[in-house]
Amino acid sequence: MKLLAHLSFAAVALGLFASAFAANALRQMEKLGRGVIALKIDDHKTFVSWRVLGTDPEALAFNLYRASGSDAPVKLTQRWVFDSNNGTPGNDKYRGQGNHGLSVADVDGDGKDDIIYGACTIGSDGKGLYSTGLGHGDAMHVSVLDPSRPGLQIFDIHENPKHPHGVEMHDARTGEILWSQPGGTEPAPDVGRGLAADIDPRFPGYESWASGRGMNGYWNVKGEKVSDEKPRSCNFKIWWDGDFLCEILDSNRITKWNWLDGTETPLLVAEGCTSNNGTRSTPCLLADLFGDRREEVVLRTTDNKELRIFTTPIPTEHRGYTLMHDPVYRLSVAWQNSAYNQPTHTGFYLGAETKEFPRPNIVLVPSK
Ligand SMILES: [Ca+2]
Ligand SMILES: [Ca+2]
Ligand SMILES: [Ca+2]
Ligand SMILES: [Ca+2]
Repeated sequence: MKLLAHLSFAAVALGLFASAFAANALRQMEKLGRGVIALKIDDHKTFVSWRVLGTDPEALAFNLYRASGSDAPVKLTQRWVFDSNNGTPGNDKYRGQGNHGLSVADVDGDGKDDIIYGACTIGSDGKGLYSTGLGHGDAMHVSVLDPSRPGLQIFDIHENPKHPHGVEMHDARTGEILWSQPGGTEPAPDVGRGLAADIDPRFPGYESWASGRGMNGYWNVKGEKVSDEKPRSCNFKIWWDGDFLCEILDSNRITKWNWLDGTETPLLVAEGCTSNNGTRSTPCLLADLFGDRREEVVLRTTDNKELRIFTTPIPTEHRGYTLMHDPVYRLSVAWQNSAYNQPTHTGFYLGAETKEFPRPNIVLVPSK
């Protein structure tokens, strides 16, 4: 668990205590780093989840307490638990659909946040909104990927797909598949990584690409192959330079994609710093920490003695509200370090065609 996961717990002052249980027979094992844990969803509510581990007993339950100062912990009331395996009619469609990670956004426009958990989405009332049925994957990206469509879209990838949708984009509200492409070639059609970001201004909306055997190039937001080349990494994006396009962040390097000749120009190599999570090469944190609209990256030094924050030195002609004022972005900073780290996204379209940022719906507290 990384920095923000700790902050998330601290912000809501939750104590999490497992009920007493005895060791149980081994089931299918899962890594602790794949558990998705706690997210504040508005001023009064927190979404808390837990992934049962292979050595946990079948009847494991948790009690949640709020701890404040020296006061005795107060037991909290459970709001809802979504269980794909408890016999609730229709819930079986959600079995095996979750990712190693989640996103949070109001996908149906009712003013309440919903939980996007890979190929399925759970509504704010704890009931399933839809399942695409396309199964588990290791990465997804939720934002306004296609500004010509209403609402949010989801770019999702699928692990060892048994269907022709190795990568696909679907409507975040309904689950309707907007387009798809098959996975990598046999004998390993697995799609291990995927990224959606606006890197090419010749095509409206976000481009997307993925890693898998024989998967080259990238697609535009309508699913059309528009390049036979693609960035070397399929990891994080970052808003770093002056324009509204995304740059590419991988380990301690930031590069700019050159769409005309399919190459990358280094913008930053953070000497003495490195990334986390082995080959996943993820930063400690990607977030607009300092109040402009560009993102900072937090990296550890190779000797593990320092955390260093890198901010862009590149001027921009494009003003915008700080990204942390966008609730979808702010939540993406919170869930970024949950399970398989994924980069931040906004709840509005932020790409080459962006003319104006939406005004944040916030109230400034007058200074005293
Ligand atoms: Ca909603
Ligand atoms: Ca584009
Ligand atoms: Ca940029
Ligand atoms: Ca910034």
